[in-house]
Amino acid sequence: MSSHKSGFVAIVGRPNVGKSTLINALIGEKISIMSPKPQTTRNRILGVYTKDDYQMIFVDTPGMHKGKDLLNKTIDKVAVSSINDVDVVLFVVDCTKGPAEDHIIDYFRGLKIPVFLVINKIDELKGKSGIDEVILSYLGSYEYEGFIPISAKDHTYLDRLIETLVPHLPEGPLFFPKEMKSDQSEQKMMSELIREKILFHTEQEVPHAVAVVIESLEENPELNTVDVSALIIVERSTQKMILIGKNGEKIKNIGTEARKEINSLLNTKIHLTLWVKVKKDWRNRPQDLKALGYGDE
Ligand SMILES: Nc1nc2c(ncn2[C@@H]2O[C@H](COP(=O)(O)OP(=O)(O)OP(=O)(O)O)[C@@H](O)[C@H]2O)c(=O)[nH]1
Ligand SMILES: [Mg+2]
Repeated sequence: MSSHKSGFVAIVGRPNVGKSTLINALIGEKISIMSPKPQTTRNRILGVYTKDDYQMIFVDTPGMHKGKDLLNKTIDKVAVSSINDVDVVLFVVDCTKGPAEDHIIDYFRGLKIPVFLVINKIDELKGKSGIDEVILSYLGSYEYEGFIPISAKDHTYLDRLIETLVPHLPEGPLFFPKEMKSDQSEQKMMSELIREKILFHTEQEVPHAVAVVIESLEENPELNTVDVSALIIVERSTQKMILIGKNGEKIKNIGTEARKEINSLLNTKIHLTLWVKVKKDWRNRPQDLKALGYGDE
């Protein structure tokens, strides 16, 4: 009888290359928010993939980049430290962009674990020759264990990705219950879904200046709903005005979209109330960052 295997697989790369889209596609459920804006993910998020004879725990991480404020420095640390406690690294790149990741590759040097180059967004390439060119452009940068082209969006070659990873898992027990898919609490997922809708509805500095916390959750047995009150924190009153929008239209749309997705994703019928509050310079204040759940977990 073959023994059971289990291990951790970090998903790292620049912002916006499709790391969260990949973890969601692998797990088959939305556990990590996604958006066309860079710096969407701010925490380490586990996705648990369990089969009869192995358990693979994927670790979604914030995009690695050299941010100026303390929030970005803090979340970059989360990403960088994630490669130290895993069995395999998936280094995800966007094949429509040229290589510009020397600062990330430097972190791989000295690692004793395999690093695979995952070439994402191949649906955007015209033919196979395009993939060869991308591989060539990364070939000399590091001794990768292998090159895996995929489309996270279209779920292309994800089976092959899993098959490639299994031999690299060490022998080990189940780390999480079989039916568990993620370490995200429902409450955290709610605040993240609200933030995701904000990312879609705002531009420039606003999406990055926003944090969301759930203030209260109260069951309403009469209506069989949960009353959720969430606080959206911004840095300036101008950002508050932008978020609220003309006649409160924008915040209303954000709330409606978030509520609908929370209802269907978490299977909880909620009644959502959103509040916007200005907290000056929260992104540079260690205490605020900690209170908002950013940093060491
Ligand atoms: N065409 C195409 N687009 C993709 C693919 N995977 C992801 N995207 C898009 O790329 C954008 C970024 O996706 P995310 O999954 O949020 O990227 P990320 O790497 O997690 O970004 P950060 O959290 O900011 O580091 C979104 O608009 C996705 O729809 C893919 O395979 N093909
Ligand atoms: Mg992400």
